Amino acid sequence: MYAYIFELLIMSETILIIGACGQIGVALTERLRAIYGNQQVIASDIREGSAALMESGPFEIVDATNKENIQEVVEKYGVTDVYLMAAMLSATAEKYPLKGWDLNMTSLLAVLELAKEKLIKKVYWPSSMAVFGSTSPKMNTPQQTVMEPSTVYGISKVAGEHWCNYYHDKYGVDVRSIRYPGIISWKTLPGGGTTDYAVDIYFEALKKGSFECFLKEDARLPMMYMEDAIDATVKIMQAAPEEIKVRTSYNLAAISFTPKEISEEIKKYVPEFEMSYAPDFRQDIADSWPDIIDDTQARKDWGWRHEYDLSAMTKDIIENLKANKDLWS
Ligand code: AKB
Repeated sequence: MYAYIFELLIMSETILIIGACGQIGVALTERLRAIYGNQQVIASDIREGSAALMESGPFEIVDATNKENIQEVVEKYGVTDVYLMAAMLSATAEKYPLKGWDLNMTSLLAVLELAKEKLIKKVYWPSSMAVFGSTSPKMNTPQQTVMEPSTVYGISKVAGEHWCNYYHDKYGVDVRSIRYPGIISWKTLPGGGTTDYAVDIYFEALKKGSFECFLKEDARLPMMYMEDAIDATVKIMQAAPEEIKVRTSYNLAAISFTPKEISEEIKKYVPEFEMSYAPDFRQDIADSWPDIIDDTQARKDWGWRHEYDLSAMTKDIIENLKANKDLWS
């Protein structure tokens, strides 16, 4: 009976995804539409997306930094939950520090204000492992530890986490957040991140049989397959409020690998694959981030678990890319 009522409550949600055309936004829109129904999930972005995204349900052009613009869409559709996926990632934000800060902070505060004004009920906002810096422990980085990020992106994520906690404590806003590691996908390419090499490598391996990596061969970083990242996002948003004990953001982990290790895995499918290394400014960013993250608290509080290791992920990506040659040939 209670399960049934809970189910009904879930199904009465109307969701707005801001930044739906980005790497995670596309996969999240697809999954949430499958769960809640196409008409219940409004995709939005500053630019138009693929026909598949725009035609499978409502789509709106929304500027994430414009509170009035977001409010119009919230009121038009009676939105209850907002997933704020628009952000400038680490490498691009190093090139445009003030723009990065503005986009990442203004959008978050706009959505938190709408929740404070009770126009929306629940907010999802992604944080990142970029909250950690070179003074944080690199191995099994704990949920709570020193956080002195060296990037603008990391600074915006630490500040954002504290804003989330503040709006929860002061105004009762139900905001939930995860510190994503590098997310690996094959349907949509990422843009402007330090972990992007681990997506590009699959495309280049199939297209050219070689890849020049902008990180060193032993630059170990925490990573996760998109399927797992979307599972975690849906799971934390469906958890009962009392299960969410951390209102800054949860550490989340799955796999951790180096450029050399992923290239060895790819060679199992593309034996002639050749990898070369030309580290650039992104190596400094990678050096400041953890090797392996401890996500015990997310596992304990709301039952997070990952499915994909490096070999299962690689098999899935190569099979999907071979079946969708138009994406890379
Ligand atoms: C980036 O590389 O900037 C992102 C991140 C780790 O948040 N993928």
